[in-house]
Amino acid sequence: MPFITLEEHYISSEVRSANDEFASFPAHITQKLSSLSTERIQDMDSGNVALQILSHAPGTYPPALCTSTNNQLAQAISQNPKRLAGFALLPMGDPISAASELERCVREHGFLGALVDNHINGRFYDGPEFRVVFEKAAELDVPIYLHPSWASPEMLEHYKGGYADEVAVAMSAFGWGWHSETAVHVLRLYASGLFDEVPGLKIVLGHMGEMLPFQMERVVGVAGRWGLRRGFQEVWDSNFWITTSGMFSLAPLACLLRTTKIERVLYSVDYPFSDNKKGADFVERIKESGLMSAEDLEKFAHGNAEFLFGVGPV
Ligand code: GRE
Ligand code: ZN
Repeated sequence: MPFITLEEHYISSEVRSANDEFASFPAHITQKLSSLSTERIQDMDSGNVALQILSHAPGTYPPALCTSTNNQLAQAISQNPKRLAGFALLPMGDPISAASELERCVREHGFLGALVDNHINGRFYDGPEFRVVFEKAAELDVPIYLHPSWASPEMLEHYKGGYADEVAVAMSAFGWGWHSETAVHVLRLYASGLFDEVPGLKIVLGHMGEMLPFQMERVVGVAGRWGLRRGFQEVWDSNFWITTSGMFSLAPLACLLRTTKIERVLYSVDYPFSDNKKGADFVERIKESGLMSAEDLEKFAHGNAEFLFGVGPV
């Protein structure tokens, strides 16, 4: 069964030389992040990935660096148009530039949307200055993928206690905080009235929905008292798409499938932080578990992505 995956990262050569943060990744990860052709395509082949929709690894950069990075990605896609597609990197610190970069990437490069960091220096995107980005995405009819990102110094305080810095960083990152902070961000976007104002907005979340499916009953109840026109359940059902990126276990998948329509549940890997082969093994386990019918598995593996992005069939 061919897969389309949509939380698959790269780093551009310019970002790599301008930032030392990527030096902290193991060398083989940095190498895979930097590959936009041979190694990446080989890894895709070994995990049955027909089409990767690439996005930059976490980090928010100034407009000029986003533009050159997006141009580098567009160039790589043009070499392998059947195998690679793109999400734009947006300069979210400058929302007006972010909106126009999104438009440029979609119209000129055929990008399929954007993937954005969960915050910019601890600021979420529920403020009025960010509406322009969401309105542009809705106008272009492309999704915004909201991706966890490293805690700001203020966010990190919350995780510190008296423990070693590494403990706080780990807690604030992919062990917990990345996901809970992204879930809080979704609640704040909802509370701000974004989905009443921009009802056609498409948001993608990774990691089985960033803890929200587990909390769905409470969230729907609480959010029902916030005076918004569209309830959280309606917004979840019509504005959100969820991927399995980096989470290959059946328990959260079962929870996701109980709270979310199958048409909104999409396979993804989180390459190269997760492994395409392990992802393919997970799909085998899903098959054996009986959690999805054969028809649902096809939607999950590629059909839903084909529909959402108007690509393929792979
Ligand atoms: C991710 O995108 O999920 C990710 C990173 C960096 C380290 C680990 C990780 O971007 O899972
Ligand atoms: Zn990721």
